[in-house]
Amino acid sequence: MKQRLLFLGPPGAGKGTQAQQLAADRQLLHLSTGDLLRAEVAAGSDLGKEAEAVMARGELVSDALVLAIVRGRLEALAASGGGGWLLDGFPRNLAQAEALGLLLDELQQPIELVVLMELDDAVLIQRLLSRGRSDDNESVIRHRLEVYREQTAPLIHHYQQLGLLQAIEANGSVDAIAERIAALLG
Ligand code: B4P
Repeated sequence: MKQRLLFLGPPGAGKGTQAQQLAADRQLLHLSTGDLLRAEVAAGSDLGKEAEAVMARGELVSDALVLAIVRGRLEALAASGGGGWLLDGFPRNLAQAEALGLLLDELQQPIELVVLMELDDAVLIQRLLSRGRSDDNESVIRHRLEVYREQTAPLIHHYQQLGLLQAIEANGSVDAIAERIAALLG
């Protein structure tokens, strides 16, 4: 089974929902940069203070901050004997993808599969509005979608060229989507 995975897709596509379940079922380290940043905000750390306003505007937190978080977690996992991992919401732009590539080369842990979760804007917006997190109001959601198109969507081509990308339709029940993902894992 493939066990070094990356979930890609627009905000609200269900990356977090699917990643949490899959990581628990298959004992993978679930690394959600969104969750890790929200934990820093809740703890009131310096990093959290820097991230809070950026996240509230729906923009991307600086690459250096996010990379430091991911590097620390992946290095700790490798040092403790390794294991599979699932990156959710990271990388979010080409600079992050390139830095991740270098880190994984260093750790000798190449990505095995990138799952692209595709969903129409109208459904995304509805899902996020009903979730109602502090960054889930309509104007911020629209801005997050623009940021996704401009900065994150180029990763589709990047991972396609590396032969790692598989797309799934992310509309349907949580269980139906989990089955679509499971079918890709081998
Ligand atoms: P994230 O935390 O990554 O959140 P997201 O993209 O909005 O949500 P996701 O796709 O995980 O959807 P979810 O499963 O929750 O990012 C938040 C912010 O953090 C970013 O805007 C940015 O500022 C910052 N950030 C994070 N990573 C960064 C990085 N690498 N670099 C820089 N900044 C970064 O699902 C959404 C809703 O839909 C939920 O309510 C869920 O219950 C519902 N849902 C899920 N599946 C469903 C289904 N099948 N049917 C119906 N509803 C469903």
